[in-house]
Amino acid sequence: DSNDITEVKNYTNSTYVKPNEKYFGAAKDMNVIYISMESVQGFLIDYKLRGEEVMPFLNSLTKDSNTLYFDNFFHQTAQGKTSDAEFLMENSMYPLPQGSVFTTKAMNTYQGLPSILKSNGFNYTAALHGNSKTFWNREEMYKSQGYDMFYDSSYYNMLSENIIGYGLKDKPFLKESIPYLKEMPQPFYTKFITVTHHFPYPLEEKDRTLEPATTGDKSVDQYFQTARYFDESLKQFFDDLKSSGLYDNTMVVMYGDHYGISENHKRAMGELLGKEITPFEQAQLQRVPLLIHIPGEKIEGGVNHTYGGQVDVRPTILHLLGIDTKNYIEFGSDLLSTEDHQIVPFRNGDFVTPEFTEVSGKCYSNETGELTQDSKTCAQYSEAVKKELELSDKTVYGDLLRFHEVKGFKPVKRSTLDYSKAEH
Ligand code: GP9
Ligand code: MN
Repeated sequence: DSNDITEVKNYTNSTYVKPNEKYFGAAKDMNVIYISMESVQGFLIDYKLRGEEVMPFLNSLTKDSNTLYFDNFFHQTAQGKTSDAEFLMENSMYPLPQGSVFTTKAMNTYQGLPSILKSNGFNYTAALHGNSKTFWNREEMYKSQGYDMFYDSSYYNMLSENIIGYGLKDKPFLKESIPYLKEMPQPFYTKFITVTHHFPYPLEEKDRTLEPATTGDKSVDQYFQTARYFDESLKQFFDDLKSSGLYDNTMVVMYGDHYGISENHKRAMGELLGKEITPFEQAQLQRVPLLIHIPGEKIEGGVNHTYGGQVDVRPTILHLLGIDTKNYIEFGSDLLSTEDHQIVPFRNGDFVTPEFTEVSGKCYSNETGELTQDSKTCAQYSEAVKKELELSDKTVYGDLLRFHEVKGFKPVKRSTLDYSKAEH
């Protein structure tokens, strides 16, 4: 009830950190494109296989003066996989400990990123994905998030030769999306869900431009080939943004959605990384890249070592757009803020901070990778993480945003939204 939302609001008020003047509004009035980079883990950045870069284009972006690249950024997903990442990124709340929030809580009231942007001068919001709108119950959830439009597989040329694994291959998917982008009223917010770099990483011979790794663990070995394919798709997309005239006025946010190589592949990973994959190292491997590309020398780009997770992206992006988040319920905090906020909860209650990593109740020093003596500090962090996850769950299970009004926010009207092709 309203007491519960007050408790949640008091909590998120207490963890709110102020935007950084230097970045606030840096991307004001720009279009925004999110790219969910399927299974792209942080270790791929600058990784070389037999001396050759696996993702040369993404690597070049991490060194681009118009890009903020976060190298201590972690996914926080659970069973809802890609959809959990979407939920974190657009709601600054945690997905559920079991099952998928997209599947079970799509009819809740949300104040999701698309609806916030629509309330703040954006003229169009759309999600694009080369698979069915029913996957992860996206059609229903996207309505609740306030998306004007969802271009699912029915809007694409689903030739069998262009499909592998989880849907339309990334190159034709992104290519065919450009005309849709060009038609959108600006400023727009769009989200692209890529899929080709998905376990177990199958790829046709003609699409391979890298030899596989040679650990003998097949999915791990192929992982690098589909990562390369995705990298080429991303480069193609940036080129197309340039030739379509959208590039200069568009902020592109790229994030790895979750791990691609699970802990069942420790041996192969150990071989590739040249170290034993201990529980401590396994937690470090949950890093995924986050890149924010803002053209036009509006920011001082570079590598940012702030510790954060997917829950922190929404306030970061809203502040870059010049929209303050104080009045919204957000469990994350602006990664660019100079105030302290660097605890990264994992969905299971484990966590990482700049100093410590806790896994299954054991707390390690990041410096040594060994168990720490400072169990008192870890216990305090652990309590804080538990409380944060509990309050987020309470908000989702109790559908508490029903009771939360924000001045200037226009609530989503689901019944006015229709993504079926006949309507467009
Ligand atoms: C397909 C894609 C699948 O719609 O989201 O990815 P997953 O959630 O399995 O990573
Ligand atoms: Mn995924």
